[in-house]
Amino acid sequence: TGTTKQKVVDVHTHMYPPEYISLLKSRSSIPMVRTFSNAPEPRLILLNAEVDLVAAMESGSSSTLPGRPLTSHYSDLAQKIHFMDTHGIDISVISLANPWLDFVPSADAIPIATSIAKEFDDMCSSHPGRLFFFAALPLTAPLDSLNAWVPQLKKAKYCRGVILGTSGLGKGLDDPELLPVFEALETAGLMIFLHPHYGLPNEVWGPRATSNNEYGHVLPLALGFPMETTIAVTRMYLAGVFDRFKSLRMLLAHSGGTLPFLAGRIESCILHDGHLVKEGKVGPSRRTIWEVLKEQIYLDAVIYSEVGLKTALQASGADRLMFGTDHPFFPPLTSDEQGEWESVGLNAEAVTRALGSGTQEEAAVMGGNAVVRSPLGRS
Ligand code: 5CU
Repeated sequence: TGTTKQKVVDVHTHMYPPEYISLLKSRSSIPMVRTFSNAPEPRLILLNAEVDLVAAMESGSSSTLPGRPLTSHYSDLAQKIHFMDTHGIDISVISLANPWLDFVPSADAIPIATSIAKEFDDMCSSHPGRLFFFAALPLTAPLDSLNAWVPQLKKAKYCRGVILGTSGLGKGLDDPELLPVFEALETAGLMIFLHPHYGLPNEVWGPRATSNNEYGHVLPLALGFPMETTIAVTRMYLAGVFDRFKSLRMLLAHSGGTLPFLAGRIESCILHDGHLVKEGKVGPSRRTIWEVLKEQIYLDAVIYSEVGLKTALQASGADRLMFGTDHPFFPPLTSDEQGEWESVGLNAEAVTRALGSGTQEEAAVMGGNAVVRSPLGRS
């Protein structure tokens, strides 16, 4: 009676629109789409850790298919809406999936980024109120054109921010050359959704993982991705990017990687670093990583367990955590893909367990924070 149900918002949900899929089909190195005679569907091959398997397939030494099947979930809008309806998701903030436009030749970057942003805006406008998007930046474009491109995003009705990988212009996100980009994003009020792709070098995983494929994708996805995010944000923090752009807002994928768990150790390492102390970088005016987490950072709730989620909650607060699914990744392998996905259930269940069923905090994380408290909710 009179109470309106809080909307459920998915802030971490990807698509590769048809134009991008065509681009991947035209390529012969990662990221690419390849067909294999022993597979019914084309394969989407994205990660460096998958390259050895492609070579093994080509030489005939393995029959294990590399990558993942390119199903309609990756590029079909009707499928995205079906997925949302199946899981009770009212609104999705869709984003291009990794590796975005990182590999695009410089001369093509602006036209492709513009056309992909338009494709996303059009998709959103075909379902008004249900879809918004994070745009992908033309990072390989000449710097001047990139800086001039960012403010144009304000004209895209459904754009709420940008999705950004960790490589920046090739030197990471603490690169001084990126400062104008951060400035433009701050001025435009566009949130950055920081997402990993490159993981850690293959050598870290060892030959049993890379040559023998004994562990599938577990190591790069479960550990490489979160460490990559953690390292990227810590570098930005150490470089003073958050102090320079105090109105910049960042949403970190996978509950911040391991940042909430490691923030105390990062702080202690700073406090005990003779070099930083000598350089006067550890004075009383220094904003701690804890402060940045509570003031400028939002975390998604894509961590699949109450334990990780509680750490994220303690680090950033229940008002800065936002539900996500990572669709179309992690589909069910033994049940119908058109039905409910276990991966989504794990994340929703973690929110309920961490915050309590039917609580205001649960509703906030499931959608209220995105609609009301974060820059995503601007109309
Ligand atoms: O399964 C995967 O490889 C991925 C990926 O590439 N990107 C992502 O967001 N999640 C999972």
